Amino acid sequence: MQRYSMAALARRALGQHRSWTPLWRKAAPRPYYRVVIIGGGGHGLATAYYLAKEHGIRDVAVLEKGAIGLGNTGRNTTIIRSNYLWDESTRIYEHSLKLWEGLSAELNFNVMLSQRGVLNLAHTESDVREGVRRVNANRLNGVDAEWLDPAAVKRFCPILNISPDARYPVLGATLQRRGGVARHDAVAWGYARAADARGVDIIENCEVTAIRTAEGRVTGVETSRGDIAADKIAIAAAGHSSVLAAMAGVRLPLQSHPLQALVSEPVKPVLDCVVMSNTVHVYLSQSDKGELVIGAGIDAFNSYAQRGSFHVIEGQMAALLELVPAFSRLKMLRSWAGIVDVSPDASPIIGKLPVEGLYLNGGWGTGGFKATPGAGHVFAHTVARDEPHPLARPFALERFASGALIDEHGAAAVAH
Ligand code: FAD
Ligand code: PYC
Repeated sequence: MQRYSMAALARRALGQHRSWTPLWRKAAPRPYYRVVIIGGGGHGLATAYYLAKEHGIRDVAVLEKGAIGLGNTGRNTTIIRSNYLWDESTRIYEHSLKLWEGLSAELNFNVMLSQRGVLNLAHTESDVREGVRRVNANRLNGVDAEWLDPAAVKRFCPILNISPDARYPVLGATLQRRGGVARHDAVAWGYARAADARGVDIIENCEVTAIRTAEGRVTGVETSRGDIAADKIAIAAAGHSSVLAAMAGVRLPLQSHPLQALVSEPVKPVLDCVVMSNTVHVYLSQSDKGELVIGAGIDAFNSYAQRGSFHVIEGQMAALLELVPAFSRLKMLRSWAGIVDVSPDASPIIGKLPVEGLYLNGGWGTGGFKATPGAGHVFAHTVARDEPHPLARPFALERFASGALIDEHGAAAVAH
């Protein structure tokens, strides 16, 4: 075995960075694009990729005000599942889960999908009724779902406390074995590389400050890097959907809230599945590094500051310790928040907005990471063909006028 001094090792490590090929070009904005996508998170990048790959539309720019993937894509707890209640939802989330299952091969980039199973715990009689109903609804839609009694929950996830003396005892759980987690930033990087390779311009540090319209249709955007003309503008700016839509005079039924998460110090493997509890507002998994990744409920107030309040973390920790008393001496390393756009029925808005050439993929609230491939896929179709993809049709903005709501408050799994 060859031996190196510390200095030689450091030189080699740093030196090798010099010859790394960047995953995407640092594109500068051009004066015109056929399609401008606002937002360089997973959804915007996936949309660009499928526009180029499936619809032959390569004259596309993704405009990102910061660096790609550092919005909610890089801030979420990476839980992936498709066990929603209503047919419309299971169809779109299951479409997404199937795309996840082939995504590393599709992008030739390891997104580290780990289908370790997702438990949604029930702590009350009404949780049990809701859970069993959802398992039945999922099965009718061909989605894998099981109901576990407390003893089966314990067998599947031994670290959980199922004592009947707990304040919120575990009365059972739904299990989706195909659910799990993926590496969040790898998804953004993988789509960015693949979109760039097909000619898409990914333009970072480029904030959209205005959307230009004339005679009822979009003509382009004003940005911190100059004006750009475009035939079509697609908004994929989670946390700021209503800010962007308002630039074109469209008012959206969305509320923006902080959503927090935190990670612990790394520990040896203790948890090999995902555990979620809507009732006590906590959900957790263990990362490959050994950190416990732990999420909370939303902060009740509206805000665009990417931080939340301490009392939410306090409640989250109390809930965690009741579920897993063994974590009582675990140290927490860091916490953060993202901004989530929540719609009145806890379902997304995908489709055309009432300005010609303007499209929205937003309102995914606390649950859009799992939707990244599916949302990008159906949104690209909607933008390219100027008509909703069949899976996106039920999620049009018009449902808030027609009343055809898709109420997923129960399955959203994080209280809204
Ligand atoms: P983002 O990644 O936020 O991308 C939008 C981009 O738009 C941002 O990068 C932003 O900088 C950019 N942008 C905004 N305004 C402008 C502008 N004016 N000009 C240019 N660019 C702009 N979902 C799950 O499915 N599972 C989970 O476990 C989960 N956990 C979560 C935990 C937390 C703490 C949070 C905050 C969210 C969680 N979510 C989860 C939700 C999920 O993260 C989001 O729904 C999803 O990542 C949204 O993806 P996106 O690409 O639309 O958004
Ligand atoms: O939608 O599964 C989800 C989720 C988990 C944590 C936040 N959202």
